[in-house]
Amino acid sequence: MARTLIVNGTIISPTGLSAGDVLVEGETIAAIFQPGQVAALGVTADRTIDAKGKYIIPGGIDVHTHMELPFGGTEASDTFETGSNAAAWGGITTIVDMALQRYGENVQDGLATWHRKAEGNCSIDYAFHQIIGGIDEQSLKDMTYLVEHEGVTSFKLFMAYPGVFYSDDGQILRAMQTASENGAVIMMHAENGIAIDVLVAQHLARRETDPKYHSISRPSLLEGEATHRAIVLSKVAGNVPLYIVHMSAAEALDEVAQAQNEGLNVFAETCPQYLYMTLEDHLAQPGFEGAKYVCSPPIRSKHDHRHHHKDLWKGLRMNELAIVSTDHCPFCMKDQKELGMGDFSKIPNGIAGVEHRMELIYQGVVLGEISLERWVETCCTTPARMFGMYPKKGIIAPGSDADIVIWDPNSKTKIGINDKHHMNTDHSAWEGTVIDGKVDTVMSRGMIVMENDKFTGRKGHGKYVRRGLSQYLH
Ligand code: DUC
Ligand code: ZN
Ligand code: ZN
Repeated sequence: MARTLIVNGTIISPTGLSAGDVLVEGETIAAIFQPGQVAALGVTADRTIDAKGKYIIPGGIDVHTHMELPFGGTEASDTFETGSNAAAWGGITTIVDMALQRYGENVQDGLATWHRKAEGNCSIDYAFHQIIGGIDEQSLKDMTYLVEHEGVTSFKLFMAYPGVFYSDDGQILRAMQTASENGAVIMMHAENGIAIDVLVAQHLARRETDPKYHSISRPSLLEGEATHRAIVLSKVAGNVPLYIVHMSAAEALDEVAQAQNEGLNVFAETCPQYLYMTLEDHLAQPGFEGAKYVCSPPIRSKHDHRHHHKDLWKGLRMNELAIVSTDHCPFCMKDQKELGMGDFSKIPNGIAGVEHRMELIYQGVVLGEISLERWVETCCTTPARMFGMYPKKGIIAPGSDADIVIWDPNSKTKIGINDKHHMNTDHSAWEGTVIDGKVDTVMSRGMIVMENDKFTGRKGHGKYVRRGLSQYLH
């Protein structure tokens, strides 16, 4: 079995920083040695990597991606191959992608389709949540089947997108009741889609068709309202674990914080775009440029009555937001975003980001918003615990998978289509952003998949991860 030693680095865990040398044997972390022990014990390896001056962190886990998702009249432009490779470039060693079931479709068929798309194509490990877009007797039964037999223990429902993925309150309640029996987590896209559709139609009737109206027609109050409603429904269903996805609004954060104060099992994630981008600087760019930043929930205004960025960073510090994911949902401008020229409601919703999550949230450390420990906790460890993959994933510890990132805090990363960009899109939503740090080396189950600015991974190395129930509460 190949042995690799990573020496002289600083290991970061959610509870602190420590000097230590990491021994990898095959696909697993075999041991962690105190400084000096490797020499004293005569430990040898086939390869030794010097991580002096660098951080050793668990591989990142992005629990919200959409590879090859059919959506908005087109399909997300990253395949599992291109998307997993880009993830590896960004220090991500596990993705949890959203398998799809739509109204009238069979849940198990939807999951099988996702396995077919991913199997043999990924360079890093992958797992699935299941989108339930059509809640009926059969899909409720299938939810329990997936939990018990398929390693899929979380389900995404939508309060937005009427006629596409939308579930009404009664359907949501029934899915939550089912989850309270089988132990699953309900993930919620919390925006009031019925009210949003009225506002969208009114803007279009006034010929307000530019990309910025995507945000104006989806006010943060309607994210707060839907979040509140989802929390009440989860309480009625017996305090079922509820995880609000891609939170963008201070009002929604208030609802989650209040629910947590009440002792409810309510959790939430945000995404980098909601921590950095604004309607004015991004969505309202001249011409059709703003289409690059159309995603839902939308990028918020910096002149809103609430300061969303500031509150979301606070939420990350306070653990009101447990995780940062990306909602990676890539579309090119050409032939894809362009579908919405002259009608913002037809712009495919989504931003490509899986490659840049570790970088963008590390910049939050540099800016003093969160600690190094919290960076690792929100991007690596809690994702594993929340979604039943711990301690196989999410921690540098003996016995865990050797998913390891060496991070160089003394280098910089320039993001951009001609700089660092490996996702399958013809533009970068993060063009020109400079990060004060850099992904140096990435190891996926013992295999180096990126080093010296070269991709060294292999298509098909990535394996399906069967997940258990959430370990966050138990
Ligand atoms: N939001 C997006 O922006 N894209 C994919 C689906 C979603 O909910
Ligand atoms: Zn969503
Ligand atoms: Zn999503």
